[in-house]
Amino acid sequence: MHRLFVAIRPPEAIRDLLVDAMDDSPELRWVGDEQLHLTLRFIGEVERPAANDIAAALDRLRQPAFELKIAGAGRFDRRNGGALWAGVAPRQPVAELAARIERACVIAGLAPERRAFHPHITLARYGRDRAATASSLETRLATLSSKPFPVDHFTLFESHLSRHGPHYDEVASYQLDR
Ligand code: 3AM
Repeated sequence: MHRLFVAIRPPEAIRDLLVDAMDDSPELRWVGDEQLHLTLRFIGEVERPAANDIAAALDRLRQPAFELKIAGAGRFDRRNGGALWAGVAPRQPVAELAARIERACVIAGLAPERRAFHPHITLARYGRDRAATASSLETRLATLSSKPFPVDHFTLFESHLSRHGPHYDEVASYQLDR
């Protein structure tokens, strides 16, 4: 089985900006530079033939390249922990790309994604009682912003989970139209 997801990998200058925004709050588990990504579609565990069908459907997808910038931060709360994330703007082109990827995944045989798409780049994960820390950080990160960066491709990743956290391998990369 292969645990897959589709994401935008921000360029190095943007990853540097995000890493620089991370502080030494010990309660938060910051993600490493190599893990920074904007998830477009979580696919989950699939067998090799299904993975090949998904890859082929993604290859047929057409969308013009676009620009994004980092814009602020926020957090997801979950009962057993949450995530602190950087936001992006504008949302429309990235939502269009996610919708096309969703259609490609359904054509390839996956069940439709029922959850709404909230484009974000996870910066850290926190545990159940970390709301206070996360909220002071959020105040600081509210002004996080970058220059626009080009999004001219997206990537299919395989996620390998381990005790030391996830490790992501690039399976395939797909160019957007220029
Ligand atoms: O991009 P982020 O960090 O928000 O949390 C996982 C990560 O999201 C998410 O997929 C991204 C790459 O692993 N993820 C993991 N398991 C998931 C699941 N069962 C999931 N998203 C939805 N459902």
